[in-house]
Amino acid sequence: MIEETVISKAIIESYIKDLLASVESDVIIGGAGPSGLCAGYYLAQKGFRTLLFERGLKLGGGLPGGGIMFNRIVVQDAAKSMLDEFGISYQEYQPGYYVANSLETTACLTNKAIKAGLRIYNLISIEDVIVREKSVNGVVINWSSVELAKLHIDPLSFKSKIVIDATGHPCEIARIVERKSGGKLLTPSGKIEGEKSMWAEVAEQLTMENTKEVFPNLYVTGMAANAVFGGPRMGPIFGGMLLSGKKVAEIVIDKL
Ligand code: 48H
Repeated sequence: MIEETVISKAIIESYIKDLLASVESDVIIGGAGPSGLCAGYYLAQKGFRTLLFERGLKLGGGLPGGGIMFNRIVVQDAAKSMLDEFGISYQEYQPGYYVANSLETTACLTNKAIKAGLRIYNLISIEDVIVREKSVNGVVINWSSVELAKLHIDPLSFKSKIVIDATGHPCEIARIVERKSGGKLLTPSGKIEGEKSMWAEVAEQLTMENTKEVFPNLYVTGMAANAVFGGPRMGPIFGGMLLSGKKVAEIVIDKL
């Protein structure tokens, strides 16, 4: 016999127990694209209480779409070892260019991150941050459906020692801080510099350099790092995203 109410109770109890344990944590990541998933994997693997809020239903951000919906991505030599580490299969297309299935890549990153202990909450949007003593102390969240329906419903707050903006091109968390904090971002102009046009080689290099703290206790990774610090875009080469996620985790681990 299968009792429907038992199914309901199992789901509600399991989710609420997990959510309650997440109200205070070490690190909160915004965005489950490749950089956010990688950051979450390395942080959780080292035992830091890490959670990730993702606006969408599915994970991976811009990764599963590959290049114009051809579900393949390219990864360069510098990040080849990460493909191996995550168990992602690939083929060498030309020396130094590896091509991988973007769906497999998304699945492998997600699987490894969750198994390492990263708590992922999908369908939730970060709509604000908590700022105390001029440093970021956590995030303010709401259901993405509330946001989409433009309903006036108050949010909930989750505290953490560090917040990582992995929201991709729109760099939403840094943008909220820029708009609301009254303080300056740690960029040359004190504001968001804005993403520049396509230049894959420079972009991949700058993604790494731009992966850093942008406001006390707020770090940027992936495409958000380039958008905040004024780096160019790079199209469907994803090594920089993977490496940036790893780098931000290493910086944060050092700080914690
Ligand atoms: C919760 C949010 C919020 C919010 C957004 O865009 P992403 O895949 O981000 P990255 O930086 O890991 O990867 C970038 C890559 O996919 C890409 O776009 C590349 C390489 N482009 C090159 C080019 O030339 O165009 O993922 C960001 C995720 C998405 O899933 C969003 O839904 C999510 O963040 N998100 N989640 N609260 N406020 N804002």
